[in-house]
Amino acid sequence: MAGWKQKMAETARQNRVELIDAKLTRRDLFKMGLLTSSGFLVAKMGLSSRAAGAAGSVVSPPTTPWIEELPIPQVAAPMTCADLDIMPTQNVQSGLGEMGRVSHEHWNMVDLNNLDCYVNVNSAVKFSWHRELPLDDCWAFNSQFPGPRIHAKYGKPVMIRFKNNLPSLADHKGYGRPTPSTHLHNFHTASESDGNPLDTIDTGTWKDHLYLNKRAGFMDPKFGPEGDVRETLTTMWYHDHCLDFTAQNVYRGNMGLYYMFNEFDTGDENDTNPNAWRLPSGKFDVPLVIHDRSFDPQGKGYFDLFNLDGLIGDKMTVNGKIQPFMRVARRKYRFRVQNMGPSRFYNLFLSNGQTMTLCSHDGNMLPKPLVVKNVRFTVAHRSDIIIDFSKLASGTQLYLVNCQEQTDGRGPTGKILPVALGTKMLKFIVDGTLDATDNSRIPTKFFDLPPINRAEVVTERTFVFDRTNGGWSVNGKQFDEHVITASPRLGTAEIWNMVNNSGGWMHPVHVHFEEHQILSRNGKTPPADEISREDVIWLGHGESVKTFRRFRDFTGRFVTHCHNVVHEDHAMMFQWKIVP
Ligand SMILES: [Cu+2]
Repeated sequence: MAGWKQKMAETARQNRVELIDAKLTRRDLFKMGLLTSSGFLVAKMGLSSRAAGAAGSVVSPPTTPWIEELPIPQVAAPMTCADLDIMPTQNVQSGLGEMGRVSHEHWNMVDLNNLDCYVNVNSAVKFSWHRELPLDDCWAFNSQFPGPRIHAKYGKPVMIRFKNNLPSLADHKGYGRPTPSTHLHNFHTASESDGNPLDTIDTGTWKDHLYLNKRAGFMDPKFGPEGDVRETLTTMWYHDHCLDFTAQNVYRGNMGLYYMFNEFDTGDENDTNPNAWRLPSGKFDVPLVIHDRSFDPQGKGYFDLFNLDGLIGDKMTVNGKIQPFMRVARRKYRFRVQNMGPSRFYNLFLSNGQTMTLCSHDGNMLPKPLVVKNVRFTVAHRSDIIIDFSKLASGTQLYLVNCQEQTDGRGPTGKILPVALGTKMLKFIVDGTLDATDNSRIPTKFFDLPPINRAEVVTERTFVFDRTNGGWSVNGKQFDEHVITASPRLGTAEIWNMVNNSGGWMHPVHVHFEEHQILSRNGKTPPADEISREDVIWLGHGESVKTFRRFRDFTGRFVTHCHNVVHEDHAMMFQWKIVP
């Protein structure tokens, strides 16, 4: 692999051909003879996101840390249907420019007078990752990165109208492909609104995604119309999922935040309802979107199309800023930390050795909060953590530090660095002048786990994540849009064994649709932070993870893929379908 990469980089250097553009799909590349059947780019010409940047890895220009304040994405205000130019309907409105879906499932459950609507316009934007770098050519929803932060609540459906105002394919330059499909990771969503990689929309078109905001089990009379409370979801994000181009398009900035609230997690630390958990709320409930990135010598975002291992950047960004600082009051904060990738894993510590309270694993509250020294993240993983600054003197400075050693896109080395040698991501400055009123609490428990009933299991399947002829594969096959690999029946449960047989690579495996529970990891009980529901499986070297999952409420096609999005785009994905 290393020799091949070197050869590709050398060829690119020699040819210096202006882009033949990342807008070509894998199929286009096959047709042009630029991609072998095993997934390798053929060394024919300089294929690059930026012609000048095809020489392999780059070292980003220096930037001064801790001189820019952490941006806090503000909560987006919902609209009503009446505010929209076109009323949402069950069937696709092709004549009015909508594309990319079949009819909304369970449309009869929607009351158009009780629907929060958002319009997310995907467009090109000049973005500043750091004031010492030139503006970068990014794509973002409503010109924001992270994109609009949506606060939704169980019992009130949401409709997001995704509009594509990106440059057309003909006008597009550089990496990425301006035909997005947006996945709300990992909501309990109908197939037509899931952001399937095949449901892309062209420039100038739009698509309505309907999120019923009901918990899994809502079609089962024993749980009632809002579903099983133990299936409550919490911290989600949406991101591009365009076939073959997810990594590039998310790297361009196509992502946003979707947080669910409920009758316990009400989003109000002053809530007088005795059931309310009263977690830190409002300005003390803070998204932290982590993204590592590289910049070319001119300071522009650099995406290496030749690296099929995975990309790790040498600049750490949080909420779109390289190594920012945040002033914090002497009180508790809820941080919703998420790793948007593309390929790096993290293990986060506080530089002063202080503990944190781990509340969630992916979009799911743990059965009870855990007091921890560190929190680990595979790609796409989210964890809500509570940090208490109340015992620190005003003026104290401390850092969020990544101690997970990782030297290439294959995955972490397994070594946890001493905090002093880790990479500082974010600086906290304790500021005694800030409002420190703190009525928040940390409850002793959250939701019980839904029971695992083996009697529901009708099928056991095994999926081996591997390399086949040098390309990424699942069960020896690369993604084929015409193939449905599994067809679970609606209302049943299955055991899915996820196996990593790829040698030196790790795979964060994401299964769309319902959250799963790990039955065993390498035949043993999983560690405490995995005694939860989850949607991304950390599949380490040679590991085998047995999961239990249900298929309820919706029918249709979904995907499973590696969320090292470079692996995903190079075909480590398969499609499956829930059938009646
Ligand atoms: Cu992978």
